Order: sequence, then C-alpha cells, then structure tokens
Amino acid sequence: MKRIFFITSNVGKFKEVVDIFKKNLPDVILEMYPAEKLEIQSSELEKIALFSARYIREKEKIDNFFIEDAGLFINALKGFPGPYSSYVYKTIGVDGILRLMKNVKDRRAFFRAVIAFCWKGDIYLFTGVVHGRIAEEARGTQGFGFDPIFIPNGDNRTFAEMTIEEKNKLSHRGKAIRKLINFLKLIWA
Ligand code: ITT
Repeated sequence: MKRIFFITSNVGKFKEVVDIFKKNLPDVILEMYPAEKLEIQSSELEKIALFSARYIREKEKIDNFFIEDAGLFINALKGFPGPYSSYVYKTIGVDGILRLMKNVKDRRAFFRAVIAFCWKGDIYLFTGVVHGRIAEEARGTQGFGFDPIFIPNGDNRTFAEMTIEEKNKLSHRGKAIRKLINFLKLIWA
C-alpha cells in the first residue's frame, strides 16, 4: 500500500482530490496533512508552490507529499485576485468580487492550479487551468471559495451548481491532479 500526504487546510480541495484518487489510484492512501504552509508573496503560483514545498520538506522532514496553490484570475481586474485569492476570499469574499465586477462587460476569468509534488529529494510541478466567466450573481451551494460565481466555458452552471465529479472533469485542480496521477502511475509501475 502506497501512502502520500496532501498538505492543505482546505477541506473542499481535499474532497475533490480524494474523489479523483479513489477512482484512479484506489490502492493509494491519501492523507490530509494540515501543516503550516508558509507562503512567499509572488505574482507566480509556481514560485509560491515551490517555496512552500521546500519549507515543508525541511520543517516536517517528509518527502512523499504534495501541495497545491490555486487562484482566480479576472481579466477585467488585470488578473486580480490571482495569487492573493485566499486572502481576498477571506476579506471581501464573493460579494466583494461581484461588487468590483458590477457593470463590467468583460467577465472573462480563469482558475489556475499548480501542484508541487515532493518525492525522493526532487520536486515536480503540475499545472491546470480552466477558462470561464464571472457570473452576474452567486449561484449554487456546492464546492467552496469562488465556486458560486465561476461559470466554466461550455456550461451555463457555476461550479457551485455542479457535483464534485462534474467540477473535477472541467476544473484547474482536476486537470493538474490527473497529470500528477499519470506521473505516479509511471514512477510506481
Ligand atoms: P491551502 O493553502 O491550505 O491548500 P487555501 O484555501 O489557502 O488552502 P490557496 O492558497 O491555494 O488555498 O488559495 C486559493 C484560494 O482561491 C482559495 O482559498 C479559494 O478562495 C480560491 N480557489 C482556489 N481554487 C478554487 C476552486 O476550485 N473553487 C473556488 N475557489 C477556489
């Protein structure tokens, strides 16, 4: 039985990732490990993820884990909140973003996720992106964070109106995690 840690304090993220792991790598035990994730300030998710991964490896003395950094990038706001999504969600929240987007015609936005996977002394990065638009009002009760206001391209529902399975098929996280899983299948074959 292989064991791997997902360092996160976000239960919503963990549930989504577990769902994909269970379907694709049923023999792997995935454990939620809420260690402190010291984050540097940077405009690049890759840099933030790499720094956090190195910090955790050093501090926790573990070498079989991954972390994931994600953000919502809104075109009309020049990419805001991007890497600051977690802080912006906790402060102005979904309503604050809707207020900033009031009467804004260009509603294009994307979510991006970067996974840093630490394994036997090396760190591997996997990314995923989903393009869509910011809804006019919050809709739906599933998911977490900005899900109630994000409508992925090709759909009319927000992520919060989808099941975990439906969101995972389209989402930034789903795409990045499937890349990680393909890699795990290769190195563990
Ligand atoms: P950990 O760092 O502990 O994993 P976090 O919530 O702080 O949890 P991030 O630093 O990656 O995670 O912050 C990303 C924020 O962006 C997150 O708090 C949400 O508000 C938002 N976000 C990221 N992915 C999202 C998704 O799939 N759906 C909705 N909002 C999302």
